[in-house]
Amino acid sequence: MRVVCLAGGVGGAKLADGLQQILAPGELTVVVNTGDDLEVHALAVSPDVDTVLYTLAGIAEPAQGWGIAGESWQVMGQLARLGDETWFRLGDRDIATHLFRTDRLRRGIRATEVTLALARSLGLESHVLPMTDQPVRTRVRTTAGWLDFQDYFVRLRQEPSVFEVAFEGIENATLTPEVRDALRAAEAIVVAPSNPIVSIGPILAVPGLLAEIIAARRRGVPVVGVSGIVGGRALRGPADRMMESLGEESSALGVARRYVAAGLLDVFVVDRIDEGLAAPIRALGPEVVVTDTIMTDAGSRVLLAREMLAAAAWQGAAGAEDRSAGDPAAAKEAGR
Ligand code: FO1
Repeated sequence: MRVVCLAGGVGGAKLADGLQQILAPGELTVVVNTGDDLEVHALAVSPDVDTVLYTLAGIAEPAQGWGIAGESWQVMGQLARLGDETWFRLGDRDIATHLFRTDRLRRGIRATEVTLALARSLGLESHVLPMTDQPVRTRVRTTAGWLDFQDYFVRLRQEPSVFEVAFEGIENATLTPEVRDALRAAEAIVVAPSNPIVSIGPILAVPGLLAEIIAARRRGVPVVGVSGIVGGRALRGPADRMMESLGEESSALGVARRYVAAGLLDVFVVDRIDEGLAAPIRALGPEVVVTDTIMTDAGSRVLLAREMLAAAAWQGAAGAEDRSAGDPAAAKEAGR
């Protein structure tokens, strides 16, 4: 089954890892948010892309979820000694990735090609694609004014409230042929439990990308999402507080509302804790699956991935039956 997964950083990477473990080699494409990207110490850093790459390659730092396991911090130590700012910490081996990326981007190589090259070098058979080749920068209007995303996320530890979100450069971003082709070939589209506003939001804002997903849904390709907000709290990061300060409900229902409004959702997966939200979410349109969604270890990543693909297969077949009603050729194709 060819699957496209839309993902941000740590949560998205974990689900992508679960999917990679159960799909045949090469069947998974992860389309990753690049709104968190930044230039630091003259290096082009793409945190969510690298988190997905390192996780799929099995070299991610297990406790924090980003960066490389067993890192050393010699460069940061020396930079601090020189009096440079070091609040955004780059490990020594991680810096190799940024040097590799920066060098190639400066030579005019597309971010997609650079990422595919990194993935190949790390031994991946899954395809990891930045959402676009053009620079897009997420900025947030907060109690501390307008901030670059990592300024808000890392330097200010997500403490200021967020009242507005902008994806700078999004109007010049274009859909890459690689993302377009992956969406056209997909048999299922999975939306990871990433922050719906600043991780999935920028991906859906790339001009033409959502239209491809909606066209895929019309062809009967199911879109299956999962809530990263469980019991009203974000599993990681500031999604719950952001939803509230932006006037939305901080719950799986709030996330579902966002995705349904975008025209995205066939099935929504919610945690057992949120079983009571299944009925109101179903009332919005999508089918709802209630299961364990918190990925604490390798096994739980696989279980959630399996649950989501089972829902996709079931929904895909149901969709094919609906579409074949009254059409004998289509009915035959749908196996009736
Ligand atoms: N997160 C932090 O909380 N502190 C850091 O110093 C930090 C450095 C960093 C370097 C490379 C990288 O790929 C990720 C890094 N992250 C760091 C994580 C990153 O800020 C977030 O995970 C994402 O941008 C949110 O998805």
